Amino acid sequence: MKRREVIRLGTTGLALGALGFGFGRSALAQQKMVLKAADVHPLGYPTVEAVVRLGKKLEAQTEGRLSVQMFPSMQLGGEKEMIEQAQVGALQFARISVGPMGPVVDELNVFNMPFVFRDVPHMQKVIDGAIGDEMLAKLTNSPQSKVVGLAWMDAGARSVYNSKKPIKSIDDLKGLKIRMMGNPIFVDTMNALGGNGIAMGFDQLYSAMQTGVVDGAENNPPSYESGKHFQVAKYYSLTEHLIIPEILIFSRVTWDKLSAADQALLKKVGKEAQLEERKLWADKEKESMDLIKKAGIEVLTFTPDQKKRFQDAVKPVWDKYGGKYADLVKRIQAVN
Ligand code: GTR
Repeated sequence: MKRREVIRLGTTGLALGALGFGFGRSALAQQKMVLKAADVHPLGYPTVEAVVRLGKKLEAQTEGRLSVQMFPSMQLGGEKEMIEQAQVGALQFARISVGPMGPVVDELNVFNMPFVFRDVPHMQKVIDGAIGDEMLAKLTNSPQSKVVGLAWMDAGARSVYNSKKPIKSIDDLKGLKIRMMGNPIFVDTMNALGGNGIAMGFDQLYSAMQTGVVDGAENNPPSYESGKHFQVAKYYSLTEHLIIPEILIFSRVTWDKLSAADQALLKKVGKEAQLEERKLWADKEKESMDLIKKAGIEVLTFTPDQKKRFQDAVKPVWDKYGGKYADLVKRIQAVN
């Protein structure tokens, strides 16, 4: 008797538990959710605008059940902090550079190697193709990342700027203190180029240049312009030593609470945002170049021979890190 009761209770308990779980999940799936998004850049910047548009689409396609609240302009700190917040679920979307993601998932570092891409169109083909999908999956499936890789975003090529002197050849970089993103590959790259690489968050950079803690930094034209860096570092040389894609990550903690249909919707709007941002990027890059030239910035370019000196100089960086990524690099090079 006793045993039967226990068995019955056990079964009922289980059935109720399953039912309860069912209710819980569907109730949660029906719940209104405001997804928080962060970016270091201001409203109107291509990556920010693409995520704002993604939010509007989500809202329209879920009849207001899912929406996005954007925190632009480093309101939630630098990218390292944004990654940490996404990992604990305090933030859902974070748009970050692959730069600070490399130390979390080492394979991504292949995109952080100097001159790994021939040019920006080459990088675009790689992230749009099989390698891009694989790298997003690697990020998503890596146990330590605690985030889902949703989409790539364009960020053009990064070039050096400084407050001291025009850099007309690689020799002019000698001894200049140049801020790099927090990843040893970048510090080593700048040191190999003859400068003095200093790792620092994007959020500290403007004042560091203003107070002379660093002489300059390196970035794409939209960041140089919209971050107002051109006001404190007037010499911009198109070294294009790094072409680093950016990435839209989503908190794994929140992801696991979403229904499969919502996850699929997020992936879809993420992919659409990838292509939309690209168009916004192209326009913004032109606009930024015009703005800085109008502001009197001297933009220096290099001949292929001069550029080759920069490429040759980073060989020690490839010797140090390149071996790990050799197979992937071959596949990247084979993308035409
Ligand atoms: C920008 C990029 C940011 C961040 C920043 C930096 O170009 O969009 O994600 O990486 O550079 O230099 O820290």
